[in-house]
Amino acid sequence: KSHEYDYDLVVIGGGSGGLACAKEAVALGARVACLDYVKPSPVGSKWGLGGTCVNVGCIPKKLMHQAASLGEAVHESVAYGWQIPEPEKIKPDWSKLVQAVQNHIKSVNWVTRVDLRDKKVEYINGLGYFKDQHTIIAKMKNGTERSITAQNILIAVGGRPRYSPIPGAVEYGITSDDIFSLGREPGKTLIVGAGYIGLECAGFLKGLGYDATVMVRSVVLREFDQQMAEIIKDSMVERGIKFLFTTLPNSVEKQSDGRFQVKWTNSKTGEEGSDIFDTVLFAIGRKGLVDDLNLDAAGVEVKNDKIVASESEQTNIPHIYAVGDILHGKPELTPVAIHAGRLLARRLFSGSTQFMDYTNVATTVFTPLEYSCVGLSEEVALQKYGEENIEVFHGFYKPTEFFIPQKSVRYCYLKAIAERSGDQKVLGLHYVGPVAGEVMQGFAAAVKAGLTMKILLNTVGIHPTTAEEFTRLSITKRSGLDPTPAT
Ligand code: FAD
Ligand code: NA7
Repeated sequence: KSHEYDYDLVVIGGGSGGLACAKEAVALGARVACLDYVKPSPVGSKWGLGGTCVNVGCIPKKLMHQAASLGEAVHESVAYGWQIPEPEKIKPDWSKLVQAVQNHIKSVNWVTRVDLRDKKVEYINGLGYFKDQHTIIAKMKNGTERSITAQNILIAVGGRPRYSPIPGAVEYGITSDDIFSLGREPGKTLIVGAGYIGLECAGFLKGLGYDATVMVRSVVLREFDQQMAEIIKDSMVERGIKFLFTTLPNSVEKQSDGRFQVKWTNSKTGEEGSDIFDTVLFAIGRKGLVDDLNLDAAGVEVKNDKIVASESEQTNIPHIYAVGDILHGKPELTPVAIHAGRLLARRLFSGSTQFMDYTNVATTVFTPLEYSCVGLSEEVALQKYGEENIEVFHGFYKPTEFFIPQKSVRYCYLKAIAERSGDQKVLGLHYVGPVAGEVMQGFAAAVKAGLTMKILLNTVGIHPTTAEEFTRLSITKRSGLDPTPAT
């Protein structure tokens, strides 16, 4: 440790990755400052310490998904004998929901701040930028600037949503940065973008009773297994969510009644269309926040708004590191940012040599019928190993909890992708159905430990659960047998 600098480590960005690294570094005896600053969204949404996940990401998203699921459960409960007077009149109060979600977020902001104080991480509520390779300037809300020097610097600034480059998008549109604190009911909503954020927003909005349309540029969930993506899409269509395929928006115009007219073109047929919406939400991906960092002053390499780093999260400048969403070519997920941040602190301050393993990271898409996966998609497995060397086990199943309310089991499906020879090492697991994330987490540990089909099929199930379906996967795609269960 050197006292030539004010700090051993300065972290720019107090989100999932930055905070995890800062806290671990302090625990290992380092002197650490962490800068966090949130620029308001174009419509003025702003939030506190903790980054995307806590304020405008995973947490509010899961809360709204839960709110939507509870509404569904209330209706289902009638079939189980619950006496609900006039169930058709049940509807959520948007402003109460937003209030409850925001109260939770504010409590997390507060706890995070107290935690940093207790752990002796110096928190600076300023926008950080590089003056030179070891000096960071923190620009405070009141315009004053504070200069601090550090031996090591971590860039963990994350990203913000993009808007379509069309007239009216920024002026009249909103993004995931605004939806969880929206001061009015969303009403009839157009969601532009069919990545997982777009689909999740469409899902909870429809579940809360709002008309939802998803505008898809190419295919839904392009980065995921495409058979599973189709199933998710079909299950959303079944619930009344509308899709506009191969379509791009041209403009958003505000009408005299305050609603928005969106005009679009189908890029395949050339057909033009338009409709009126109360809300237009852009979920077309996120831009890394490199622009404010003045990276030229430090000479850090940037590619497509992201930072290029080695397997040790080191940039081209040896003492400058990056973790989380700002990393080029890595998954944009909270636990990934946290784990990478922690491991980096251990390598910097306790001589650890462990690198972050970015493979076999499980993830869940919280659509009304949830989708979770770990490992390879079927197309990537086939491409990597060849059709002859891959076995795909699959099956539809009927969750017990779906029977009495007679919920559609049409899209409850799972598959395991494995090597064809030997004990059949599992390369990927995919599941659509209830509580997908809870089902997949333990299997992800098994995959990490080298799970084979032999072990999986010798695992005794927990009955009656949906997770046990993984232990009963007996039909291969190659066999051509019907994967639909008899009962
Ligand atoms: P962030 O958490 O974004 O933190 C970066 C912080 O740095 C921000 O507070 C930012 O304001 C601040 N900052 C930026 N520039 C500067 C600067 N120059 N100076 C000072 N501060 C700066 N992940 C999951 O794992 N599960 C999910 O279910 C999930 N759902 C999501 C849902 C939505 C709607 C969104 C948007 C994201 C979701 N994610 C989810 C992704 C997850 O939120 C991110 O992967 C995670 O927050 C990334 O952490 P980070 O530390 O890289 O950046
Ligand atoms: P993603 O997953 O990058 O998805 C973006 C979606 O938006 C995807 O369907 C894209 O279609 C579509 N897209 C991208 N650009 C445009 C334009 N210009 N116009 C219309 N549609 C467009 O982003 P998300 O926001 O869902 O999530 C971002 C990350 O946060 C994600 O990786 C998560 O891990 C967390 P495409 O398939 O490219 O044709």
